Amino acid sequence: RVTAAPVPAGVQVEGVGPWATPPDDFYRIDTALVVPQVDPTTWTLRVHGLVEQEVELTWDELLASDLVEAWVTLCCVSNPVGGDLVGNQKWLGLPVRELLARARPTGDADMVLSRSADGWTASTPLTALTDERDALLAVGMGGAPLPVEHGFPVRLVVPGLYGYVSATKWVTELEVTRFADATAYWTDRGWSPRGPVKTQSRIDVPRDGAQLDAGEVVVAGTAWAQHRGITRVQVQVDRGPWQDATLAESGGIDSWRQWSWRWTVDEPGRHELRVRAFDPDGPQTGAVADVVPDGATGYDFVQVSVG
Ligand SMILES: Nc1nc2c(c(=O)[nH]1)N[C@H]1C(S)=C(S)[C@@H](COP(=O)(O)O)O[C@H]1N2
Ligand SMILES: [Mo]
Repeated sequence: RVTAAPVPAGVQVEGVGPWATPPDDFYRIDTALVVPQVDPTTWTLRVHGLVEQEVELTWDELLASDLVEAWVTLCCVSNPVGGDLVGNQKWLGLPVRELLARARPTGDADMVLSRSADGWTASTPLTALTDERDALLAVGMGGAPLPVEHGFPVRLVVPGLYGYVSATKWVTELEVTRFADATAYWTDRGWSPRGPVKTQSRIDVPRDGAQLDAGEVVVAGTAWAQHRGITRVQVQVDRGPWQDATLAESGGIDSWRQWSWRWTVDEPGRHELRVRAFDPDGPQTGAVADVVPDGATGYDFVQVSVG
């Protein structure tokens, strides 16, 4: 078993929600009216389609494999700017690339259509499942078996992709195929076939509408750019110059990163605070876009009154 490196002490900023989201508080998004009850003793995962060798994996074989731990922030494409459909946890699972290496996808394959016990599907770019990242066939979350609502017994977690194209819960099947030949549950309903996570940031304190005393105010929150990493966060007051926030310690490029900034405010009245994050490619876009078809963009902001 490959255990995750210890989380640095400084990942947490006081006043911001927990860097490690408790599984009980982890957002839940799925189409299941009733949570699927999957018996692990009869569970299997079938890898088939454009492969040289079909593979079938049982629960016992999965648990006997070399499992890997990884901290990954998962987020939903339908998360609005400033929203909370995002969480960070330590997952335990088998790297999907090891399974695919046994199945040997053929040269024309470029997608894996994963399917759940309740018939939901996701289309994941093959490269995201075969490159070096920790794309996991996960059995554990936060040091315990997956909660039923989060996919027990087995789900997928892929750093850098929105859940709707990657994070199949109650997974039972991986069909290796091509984007040209197959579509998935949400892509049939107008969402983009490929769903890379967009770099985002959020102000958690102060709250929108807060009444503040003049003086020193701590502005803080979180930012994410899974598998690229957050390199910088800036805050802007009343559309003035962007100012560098202090980044908390990094828990790895696949996890969100907390930040804080000290604001000295003496001018009474209403003020607006905005935030933007950078990844190695530059700043997140400030262009306002809705969640459909491939994720919201724009700056998160709060309005506060001072005095
Ligand atoms: N079987 C199944 N898996 C699913 C979904 C679903 O509807 N059914 N929703 C996906 C979406 S849209 C997201 S954002 C993530 C959310 O995972 P969570 O509920 O564990 O946070 O699960 C993904 N996996
Ligand atoms: Mo989602």
